Amino acid sequence: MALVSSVTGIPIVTRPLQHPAPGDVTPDRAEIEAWKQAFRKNLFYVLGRFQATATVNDKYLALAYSARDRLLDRWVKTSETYYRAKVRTVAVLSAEFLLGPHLGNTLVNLGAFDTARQAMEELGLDFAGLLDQEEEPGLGNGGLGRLAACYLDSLATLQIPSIGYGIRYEFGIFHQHIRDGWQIETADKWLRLGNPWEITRPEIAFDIGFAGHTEPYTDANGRCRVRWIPGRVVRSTAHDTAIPGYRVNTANLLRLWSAQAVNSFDFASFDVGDYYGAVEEKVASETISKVLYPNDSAVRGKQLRLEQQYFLVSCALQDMMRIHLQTAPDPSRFHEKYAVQLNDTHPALAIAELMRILLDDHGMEWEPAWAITQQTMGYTNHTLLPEALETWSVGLFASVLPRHLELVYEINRRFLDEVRRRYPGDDDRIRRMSLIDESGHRSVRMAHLACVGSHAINGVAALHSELLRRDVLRDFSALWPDKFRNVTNGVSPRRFMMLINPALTRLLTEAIGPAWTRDLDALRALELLADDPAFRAEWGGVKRRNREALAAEIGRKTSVAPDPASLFDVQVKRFHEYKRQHLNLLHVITLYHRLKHDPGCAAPPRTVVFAGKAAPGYMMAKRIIKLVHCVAEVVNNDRSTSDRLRVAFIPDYNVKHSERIFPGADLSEQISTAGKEASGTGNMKFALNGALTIGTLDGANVEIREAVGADNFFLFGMTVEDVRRRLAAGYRPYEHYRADEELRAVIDAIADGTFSGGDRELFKPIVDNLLGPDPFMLLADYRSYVDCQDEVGHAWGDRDRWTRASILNVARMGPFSSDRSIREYCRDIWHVKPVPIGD
Ligand code: NBG
Repeated sequence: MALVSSVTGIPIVTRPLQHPAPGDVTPDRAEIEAWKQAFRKNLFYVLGRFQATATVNDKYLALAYSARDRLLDRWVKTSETYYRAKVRTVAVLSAEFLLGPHLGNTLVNLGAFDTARQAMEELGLDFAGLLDQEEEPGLGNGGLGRLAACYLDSLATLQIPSIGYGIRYEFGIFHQHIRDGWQIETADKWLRLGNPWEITRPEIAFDIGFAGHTEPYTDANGRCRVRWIPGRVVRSTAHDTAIPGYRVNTANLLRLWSAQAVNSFDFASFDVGDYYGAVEEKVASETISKVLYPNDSAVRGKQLRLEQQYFLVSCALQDMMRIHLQTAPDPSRFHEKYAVQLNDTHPALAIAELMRILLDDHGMEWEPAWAITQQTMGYTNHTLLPEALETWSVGLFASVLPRHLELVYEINRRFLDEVRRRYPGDDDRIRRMSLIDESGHRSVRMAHLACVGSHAINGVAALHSELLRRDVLRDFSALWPDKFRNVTNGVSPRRFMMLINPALTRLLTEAIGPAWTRDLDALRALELLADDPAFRAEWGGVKRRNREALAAEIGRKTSVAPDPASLFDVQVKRFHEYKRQHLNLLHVITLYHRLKHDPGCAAPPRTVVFAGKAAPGYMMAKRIIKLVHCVAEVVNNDRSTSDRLRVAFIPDYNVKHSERIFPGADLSEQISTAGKEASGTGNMKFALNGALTIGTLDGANVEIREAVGADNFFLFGMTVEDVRRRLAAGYRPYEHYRADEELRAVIDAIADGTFSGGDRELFKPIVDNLLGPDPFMLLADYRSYVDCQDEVGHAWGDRDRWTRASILNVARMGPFSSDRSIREYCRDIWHVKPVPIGD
């Protein structure tokens, strides 16, 4: 029987599950016709348009609704199955989900990419233009938010019951514009043209309390209890988005919350003519879900941020309890129903909130409530940077969440008793481990709360997990060694290969069959082909065409016209001193000097590409962006070198732009100071698309290098141990400056105004820092980096060797699929099993 969409009344074609990857085989005629019909009907009935006058956005929406109709079918079946099966569900709590555009990825996962393309082309539409029309939901800053999105994709693909809970920020990550080489930010009004992917559920709404006070009382059984009387209440609304798995019937739920006022108008104020007073509450309440905090680390001390965090966890846990109680009368089995993963400490308040719900709302006793909470929660740490470990001042905490502060104190009291029992008389340890930092202004340490309240704690790459155990969470690891684990990050091969690199996808499938699309480890079969000259030639051809596409993209977005035959040397990520974009620049200037003074030198033509945003308040990072532009200006306009070296900065880096960059890159810059980058995931996306990495032994670089082989990875720089030793011995950058003539020339050129029209002040803060207290020790790694870049140039000269290494990189990227990461979370932390959804 034909299914009909409940929203549009349009027939839904349920697709056969074995469908080709993009560009694989000729799509089925009936399917193409069905997509054309769905498109026309959606354009007419949902948008009220006809094709001749419809805007590109109308057409994008019509295609998006056609895809969503197909998703809804899977989605409803999935929730029905989960409801009946009463299965354990993973809840990913995350302040960020950096989803990227939905349409292309949805089509890939539905196995309908080519069908939809052909249908649109037959209607005379520009399919790529329609995909491009989508304004991506930029509800994240960078790696952490994108990882959460890749994990949702893998959870659905692996048929694991799961819900993602987050905030529906009205304004996502800011847009970056470049004016005179400086970053300018504007608001991201991503909802302006409508969001066809979400379904708003006004009936799924909760009251979220803030501030006020608490009162003790005696309940009907004569037990002492506490009641929280909030001073303010905000109402939440759920907005649901379906997350389809790849070629399975599963479509899981992403539920994002927006905040509304409980009363939109205060009629008492309105009556006395105070119109603005009347809407004040509405404005204040809605501010909570207004805007994503744009920092990728060190967000600190802002009341609104604390309110956002509580809003998220309270909505999520109230919703989870509501769902749980639909089928089980007993809140004491909550942990059997849910495995909650805390994505960094941003949702760590969930620990106190679940305790509040169990104690205050459901009248449970402390011990069972605590056991449930601990068995429910898992905590993933994403950073080693001390400034990124969240703390909240006790005063602020008390004023926003008075009841939760009491709970935190009680959790702490019991926890410290345990520590005292284990380590009698060790007061220093008590001070270090306490949930409350008593030095200076008293503050709540969210990472400690997360550790104490969770049954599992993990880092995101082997080295990072080891450093967590050894340094940042050393005392916790000594107390509970069994709680600690590592789960190395991964990326979705659907989005970061099949969608973005159709040419390579096709070549891979032709060469080794389609098994790799479900099991990335199957790419290993490519190893046999790495020495096949014909295959290498095809590989080189794909790479060249991708490079041409990237060159064209750079031409559209900047004033630079790169040579597609040059080496594309790419660093795209947030701008941060620890990621060391300025080390890359020191190399660019070195190369520039060599080309000027010794035109006969062996350096091959290079295009150095940068992209990334800086946190709006992070002046040093913004100045580094300015330096990129100033160096580019000089280098690109110097006729004597510009055929050998070009520098481009692609503005407004986001998921959509990243998708155009990875396939065309030859060299991936992963050059953070060892011990600073928790994992990195861009490093995986580049390698998966056949770029070779130049990198330090940091984050997941270590494992990537082990996987692809030392010969196929350009390693340089200090190790974590070297960094530690150097720091202990006293880092003296001037010694490097004095001893290395090339380095001296580079630093002097930045300082003397060569790149700033003679202005010696502009980059003084950078120079002073490099020669002064620079904790990221660029100058200590400079020589090793530049020499390694020489090796890169040399290897690029031997194109056959390079191509072989590129093939081997891809062949060995199986372990970096987010499917592998999710399997490990399921096995080691969540203890959940797949629940397949039938036809
Ligand atoms: C980031 C790390 C990255 C890591 C991602 C995802 C934060 C706090 N951390 O190295 O800096 O790849 O998390 O785990 O954004």
